[in-house]
Amino acid sequence: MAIERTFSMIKPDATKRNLTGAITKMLEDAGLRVVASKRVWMSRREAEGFYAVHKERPFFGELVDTMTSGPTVVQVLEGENAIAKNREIMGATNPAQAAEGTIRKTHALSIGENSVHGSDAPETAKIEIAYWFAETEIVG
Ligand code: YYY
Ligand code: MG
Repeated sequence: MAIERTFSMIKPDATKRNLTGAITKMLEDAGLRVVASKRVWMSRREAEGFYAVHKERPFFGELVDTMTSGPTVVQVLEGENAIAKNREIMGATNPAQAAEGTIRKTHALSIGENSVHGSDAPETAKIEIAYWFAETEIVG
């Protein structure tokens, strides 16, 4: 498996509880490298664009409210099998179903306030990285 990049976001519920370092450490301990990182308080327009794939879902309004309720930390992670590895460390979308030791099991509050986002496939990783970062901001 080649080295790949994925997009990760530490969501407002986590930044508000000062968990940026704790969550980043879990990613680093799993062998992922942070090759880009910045703190962003996204606008509604940015949140709607980022989550456009979910715009017909019943939870969309609440999702945009949650994502704009405080700062996020957007990151690019690099490593062996980074996309799948990050999804594994994150845990299931609903923290009640997340495995022991995952970020969501350890830190998430609910399905809506589930502390982290991570790309789910190579195509989405590419799109999501480009949504938040210029190529010059990524330093491998
Ligand atoms: O990729 P992941 O974040 O694990 O889940 P998605 O199915 O892509 O949903 C994105 C986001 O939407 C989820 O992290 C929380 C929110 N959400 C929700 O509030 N209620 C649901 N029933 C499903 C998802
Ligand atoms: Mg998703």
